Amino acid sequence: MRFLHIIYAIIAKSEVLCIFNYKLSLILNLIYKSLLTSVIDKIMVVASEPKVKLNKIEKAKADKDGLAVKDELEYFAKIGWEAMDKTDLEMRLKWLGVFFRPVTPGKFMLRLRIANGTLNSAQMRVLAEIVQRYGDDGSADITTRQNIQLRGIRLEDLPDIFSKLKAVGMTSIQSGMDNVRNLTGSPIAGIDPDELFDTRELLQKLERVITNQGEGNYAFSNLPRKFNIAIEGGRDNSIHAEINDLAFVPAYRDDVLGFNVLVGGYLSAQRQVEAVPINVWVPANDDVIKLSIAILTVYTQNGLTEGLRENRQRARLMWLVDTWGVERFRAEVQEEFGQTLATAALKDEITQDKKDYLGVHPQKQQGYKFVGLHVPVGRLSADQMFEVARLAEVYGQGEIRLTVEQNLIIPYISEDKLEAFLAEPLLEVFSINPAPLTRSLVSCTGNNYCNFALIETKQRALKLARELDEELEISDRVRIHWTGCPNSCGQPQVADIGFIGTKARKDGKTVEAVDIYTGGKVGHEAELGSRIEKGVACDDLKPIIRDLLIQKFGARPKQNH
Ligand code: SRM
Ligand code: SF4
Repeated sequence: MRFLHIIYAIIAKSEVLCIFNYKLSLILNLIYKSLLTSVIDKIMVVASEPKVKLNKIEKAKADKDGLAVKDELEYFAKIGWEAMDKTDLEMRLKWLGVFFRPVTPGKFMLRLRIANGTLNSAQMRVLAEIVQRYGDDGSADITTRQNIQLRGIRLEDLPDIFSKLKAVGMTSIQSGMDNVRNLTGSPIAGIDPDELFDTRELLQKLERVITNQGEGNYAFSNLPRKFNIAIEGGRDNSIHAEINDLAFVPAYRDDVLGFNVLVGGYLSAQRQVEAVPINVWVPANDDVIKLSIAILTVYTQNGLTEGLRENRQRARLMWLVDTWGVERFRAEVQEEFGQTLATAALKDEITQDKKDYLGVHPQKQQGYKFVGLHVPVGRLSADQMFEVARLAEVYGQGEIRLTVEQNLIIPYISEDKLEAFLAEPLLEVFSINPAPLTRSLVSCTGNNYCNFALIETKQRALKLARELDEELEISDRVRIHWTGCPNSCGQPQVADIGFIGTKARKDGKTVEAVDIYTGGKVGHEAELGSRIEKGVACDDLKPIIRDLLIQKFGARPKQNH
């Protein structure tokens, strides 16, 4: 601009001095003005564009896509984690499912992807071998997304671990950060006698599309935030449709089975919100995949203009739905889908209370049972994993299922083998009929490994449940969920009683404490619970929960208690 002004000043002066004739000066004048106009236009355009202030993580992603570290893994393994770039180490590795744990530096967590929570004994055995070599550091957790995380992993072993996983058709790609997370589906898909739809094939297909056959997919590696997808195939809402960014729930339209579509459910420190219907029904076929891609595309492409990439606390899909309203969101998705979307079926088929699948159950297939084993707070040692693999092979058909309650199911146990199966020593630890409070216990990782955690969760959760199970007679299960911080990975808002870790002052000291939630409902009347108490010191919790169980959940003290 300054340059243009100088030129114009010279021309103007020259005009006065009559060095140039009038016409020339007029032409130059016009050129100047048009240049000036175009510059002003540009300034106006820039000014009218939303001013986007990318958050720190968005900036790091813009510098280098998270998935790019896939090609650098060998190099990282060679130089060691201490020499790695901090952003690659703490952030981008999560695109490979590799989580640096500041609590246990050098011992990484590896989060897999297990679509629909179904795996086979060969896969379980490989996972067991991976953690076995780390001795006491090595263990696995079944997660609240029907998935498995491995602990104790060393960076230098990762290239070899990834080859082993690939050899048995497993991957950990894009299982953390701003990616589509583990795809959840009915844990008894294909064996449920009441099943409406077997979710497995559709979820596997979706998994392959989203991850590019497990190799990583740049099309979905830079979402504004994490994205949770679930497909329900039964009647009991086994997948917590209400807390997924995108959920498909079975519904008939003109006697054709398909899914009503819900979007925007999520839990976080700032906001907990149930998914909302968008008045869309899709048949139970590849349209589910097409629609998922359309929604992911709309979410990703509008992330910048709609402010989702500015503030991480306002970046989940629901914020886009809030900004646009459901009608516009639906219209934009339809445009991307490229065909008129059918309106939602008048009712869905979620009609049952949520089951926990523990114990022995008849299968759809004559002569077979599936057996649900309770894995206390989802944690398994390498030996237990080998044993699970063996049991699945010897008594079943080598299949293993995981549940969002952090338990596992072994299907296809023929009736003639059932008795022997039930006598297996592992079932003394992984019981098929645990006491009512222990039975429905869910817990997030907590401060043993997670640096967000404000409290220890898993051990404390088990201790409290076991002690109260000893003291109280409770006729029905009571679902208790623990989570170590407000991020809510342990889904405390879906529980009958939920605990969120916090800190409180007691006797002049800062102590581990919890906020208490109640009223979460699951199944066909799913509803999020709400907070009833704040900052209760963990040491003071037992009598409070004992009273709550007696007053609100029909518990009665056992004799001598
Ligand atoms: Fe989670 C972050 C563990 C399910 C909401 N979650 C984390 C991190 C990765 C934080 C970190 O880097 O340390 C935790 C890793 C700890 C560790 O070492 O294990 C972590 N989340 C888990 C798991 C393992 C809990 C469990 O013990 O089962 C679950 C893994 C699921 C999986 O297999 O992919 C897990 N997290 C959830 C769920 C439940 C769900 O998906 O149904 C939620 C709430 C639902 C949701 O996302 O809407 C959840 N996790 C979060 C959040 C808050 C998200 C937000 O929008 O603010 C964070 C923090 C973040 O993303 O910034 C988080
Ligand atoms: Fe960690 Fe908090 Fe999630 Fe628990 S809820 S795993 S403490 S981030």
